Amino acid sequence: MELKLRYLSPAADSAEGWERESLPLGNGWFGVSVFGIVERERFQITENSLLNQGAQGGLNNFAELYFRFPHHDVSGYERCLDLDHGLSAVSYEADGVLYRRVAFASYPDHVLAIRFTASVPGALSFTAAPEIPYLTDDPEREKTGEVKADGNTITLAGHMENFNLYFEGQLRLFTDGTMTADGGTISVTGATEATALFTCGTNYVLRPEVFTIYDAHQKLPDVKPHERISALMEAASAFSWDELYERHEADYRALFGRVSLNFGEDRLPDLPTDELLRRYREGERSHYLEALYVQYGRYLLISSSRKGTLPANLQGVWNVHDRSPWGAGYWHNINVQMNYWPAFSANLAETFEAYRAFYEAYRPQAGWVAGEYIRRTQPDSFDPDEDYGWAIGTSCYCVALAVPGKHSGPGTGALTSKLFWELYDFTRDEEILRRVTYPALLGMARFLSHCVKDYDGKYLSFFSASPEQLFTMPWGWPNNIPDYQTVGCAFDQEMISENAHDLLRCVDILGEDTLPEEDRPLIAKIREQADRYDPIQVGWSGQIKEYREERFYGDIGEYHHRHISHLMALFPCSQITSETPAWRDAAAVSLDRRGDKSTGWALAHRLNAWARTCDGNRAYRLLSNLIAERTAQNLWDLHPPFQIDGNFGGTSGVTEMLLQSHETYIAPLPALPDDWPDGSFTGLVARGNFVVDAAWRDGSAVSLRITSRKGGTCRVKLPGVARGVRDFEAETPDGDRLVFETVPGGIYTVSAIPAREKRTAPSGLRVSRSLELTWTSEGPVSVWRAQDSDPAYTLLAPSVTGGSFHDETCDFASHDTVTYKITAAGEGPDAPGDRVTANHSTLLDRERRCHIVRQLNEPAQLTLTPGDWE
Ligand code: FUC
Repeated sequence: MELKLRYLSPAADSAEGWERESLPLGNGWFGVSVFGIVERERFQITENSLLNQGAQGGLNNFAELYFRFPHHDVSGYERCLDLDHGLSAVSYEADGVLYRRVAFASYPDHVLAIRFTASVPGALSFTAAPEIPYLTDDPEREKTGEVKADGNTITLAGHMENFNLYFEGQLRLFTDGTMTADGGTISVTGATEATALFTCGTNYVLRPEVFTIYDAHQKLPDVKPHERISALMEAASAFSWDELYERHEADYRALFGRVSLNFGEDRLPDLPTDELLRRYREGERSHYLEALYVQYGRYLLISSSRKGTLPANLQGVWNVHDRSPWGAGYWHNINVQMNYWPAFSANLAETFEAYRAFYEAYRPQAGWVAGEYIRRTQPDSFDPDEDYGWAIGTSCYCVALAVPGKHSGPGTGALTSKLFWELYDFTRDEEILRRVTYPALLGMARFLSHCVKDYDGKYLSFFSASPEQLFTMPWGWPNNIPDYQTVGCAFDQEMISENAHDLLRCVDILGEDTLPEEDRPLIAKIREQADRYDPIQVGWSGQIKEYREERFYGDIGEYHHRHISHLMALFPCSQITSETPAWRDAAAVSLDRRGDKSTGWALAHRLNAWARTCDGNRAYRLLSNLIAERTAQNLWDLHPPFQIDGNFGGTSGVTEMLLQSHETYIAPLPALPDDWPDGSFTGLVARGNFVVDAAWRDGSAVSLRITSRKGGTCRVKLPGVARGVRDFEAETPDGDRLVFETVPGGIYTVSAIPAREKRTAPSGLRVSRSLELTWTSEGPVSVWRAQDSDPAYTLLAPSVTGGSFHDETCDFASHDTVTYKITAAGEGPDAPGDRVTANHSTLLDRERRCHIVRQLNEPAQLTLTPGDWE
C-alpha cells in the first residue's frame, strides 16, 4: 500500500504554516521542513545542537533555504511526502511547463538533496537565496553570521556567543543551465534540471565534558566546523543525483520497509490528507489515514534519531523558532521515553542507538545528579565520596542535565532505565545486556535504593511526586499551583519496583557469579527490598490509587490530569498484566475516570494503556481522539504546540493493539477494535526478537507467521491457535497456546486459525452492603472476588444463573474494599465482564468527597453525585 501525505496547496509561509502544514524530512543529523511554496520555495533547517542560552533557552532555527521562482499562475499543484521512499515532491504547471521539485535527506551522505526539473528544455530558472535567521547582536544572546556565494557554493557560517557555538551550512548547486553568484545568492537560468545539496553542523560534540563542564564557554571545542562541513560536501558532491538517491533509499528502506499495516483500506485514497483529516474530525474514519499515521511515527523516528546523531528531542529534529517551545529539550518525566516506545516493537531498534550514545555521554554527569539529589534530600547523611548510581531530572538538554525533584519523583529515572531493559529484551543481545543494560539498571537501582525508607516493612520513596500532579486545578490559583509532594506515590513505587525486578532478571540471566564482586551487596539489598515496594493499591472507587493516602478516585489533584503516572505499571511497565486481572480492571477504572480528552502525548499514553487492558474499542477511541483532536494537517502531534512525543506514542499504542509480548508469551491481536474487522500487519517485533506477521478476518486471527531472529523458545497465546494448520512441531498446553523451539532465521507459520467464539459479557452488576450481588445476563456467569489490593480474583462460583448471588464467605468488616467481577461462565477472570467495588464509606465520606472533587476541579466538567459506594 502506497503511503503518502498529499496536499493540493502549499504550506502557509508562517510559523503556524510550519507547525501545521510543512512536511518534515530528516536524516537525524538535521531536519528539514518543506513548505512547497511556488514563488519562493522554503526549506527550513534544524540542527539539534544550535542552542540558545539558559534553561529553556531552547533551539534556534538554523537556516532558511529559499529558492525564488518566476512562477505565478500555476495549475495542477500537488505536494506530497512519500513515506515509502523518504522523499518530498512538489509539482505544478506554469506556462505550459511541468515543474517538479523532489527532495530527500540522506543519512549515509549527511545531505539534503533537492532536484528541480522542467519538462521543457531550458525552462528552469530560479535564484537560491538562503538566510541565517534571527541574527542579533544582543550581547546576551548574540548570533552573528554571514551568507556568501562563491562559484556554485553558498556558505552560511556564524557564531553564537552563549556556548561559543560555531555553525556552518553549505549549499551547492549543479545544473545544465547558467549559474551566477552574487553576494549571498546564486541564480540559475536556462536550465532543464538543477540539483542542490545542503549539509550543515556545529562544533558541538557529544561527549561527557559537554555535561560535566559548567562554564558554558568551555563545553565545546573551540574549532569552527568549516573543514568537516566542506569534507561532507565534497564527499556528497562526488555522487550523481541517482547515486545519492540510491544510497539514501537503500538506507531508508532497510528500516522503513520492515513493517506493513492494513486496517481494511489498502489503497491510496483520491482525497488529499488534509481533507481526509477534516472528514475524520467529522466522524468519517479513514482506516488508511490511521495506518498512515502509525507509519508516519516510524518515518519520523528514522528521520530524527540515528546512530551518531543526537536523539530525537521534544520536537524531534524540527524547529522553526528563535526559541523553541519547552526548549526543544529532552524531557525525562515521560516525553523522551515515549519517543522511544515504538523503537523496538515497530522494528526500529537501531534508532535507539542515538539515545544510548546520549546516555553514555551524560552518564558521568548523571552520577553527579544522583549525588546532588541525595545531598538535597538527605543533607545529614550525604557522603560526597559515595557512589549513588545515576539519576536524571525532567528538563534536560544536550548540554546539561536537571536534578530530579519538585513535580516529579525519583522514579522518573527508572522510566529511562526501562528503555535499556527493553533494548535487551527485544534484541536478546547478551553483549548489550552485559555492557549496557546491566550497568544502567544497577546504577539506577543504586540511586533508588537511597530514595526509599523502611516504613513498617514497606520501602517507600520518602520524597515522592506523581509527575506534574497538582494540589488543585489551574483555575483555582492560576499563578501559584503547588505540586503535590508526598511519600510513596504509586508512580515512584511502581518505577522503583520495575527497575528492581528488571535488574534481578538481568542478574539471573548473566549469572550472579559472573558479575563483579563489588556489585553483590547492592544486588543482595535489592533482592531484599524488591517485593516490599508495595507499588499497587486499590482504592474505594475500585481504582489504582495514585497516592497511598487517597481513598476515592480524584480525592487528590486534578481529576482529568494529563499524566497517568500511577498506571506506568500497566504501560510501559509490566506489573499489571492478565496475571493480575484485579489490578488490570482497577487500572481500567482509573483510566476511565481520567477521561479520553487530553493533550497529544497524554492521549497517546492512554492509548497504550487501554491496549494493555485488551480493550480494543476503547484503545481505538483514544487513537481516533489523537488523530481527530491533536493532529495537525501535516500529521504532527499537537500538545499543542507541536510535540513529537504524541506521534511516537501513537505509533507505539497501535503496535500494542496489534501485538503484545510483555508477559511470558507473544500475544498477537490482543486489542482489535470492531472498527477494524479485517486487516493484517507484517514486521512488528515481539520480545525475544521474534518478527511477527498476522492477518485477521471478522475480528479473529486467521494466520500467523513468526520469524525468529535469535532462536530460543517461542510461546504464543492466541485464541484457537493450537487448532490452526501448522508447518512445525509445537507443544499445545491448551487450544490457545503454542510452545516451540526456534532456530535463528527460522520461519514458523500457522494458517486456518479457527474463528474465536464471541461471547457477550454480563452487565449491570450491583452489590448491597450485605454483599448480595445482582446482575443481568443471558447465560450463566462466573462470580469472582478480590479483597483489598489482591492482584488476582478468587473464583466464588463457576456458573450461576438467575442473576443473583450472596457472598457468605467474606468477612467484609476486616477488609477496606471487596471487589466482585462477573464473567460469562467458562471464561477466565481476565475476560471482559462487569465489576463493582464495595467499601465502608459513609454518606458523610461520599458527600464530602463530591465537594472536594468539585472544588479541586473545573465545576463545569465534574459534577459528582454520591452513589451507594461513592
Ligand atoms: C511534561 C508535560 C507537559 C509537556 C512538557 C514538555 O512536563 O507534563 O505536558 O509535555 O513535558
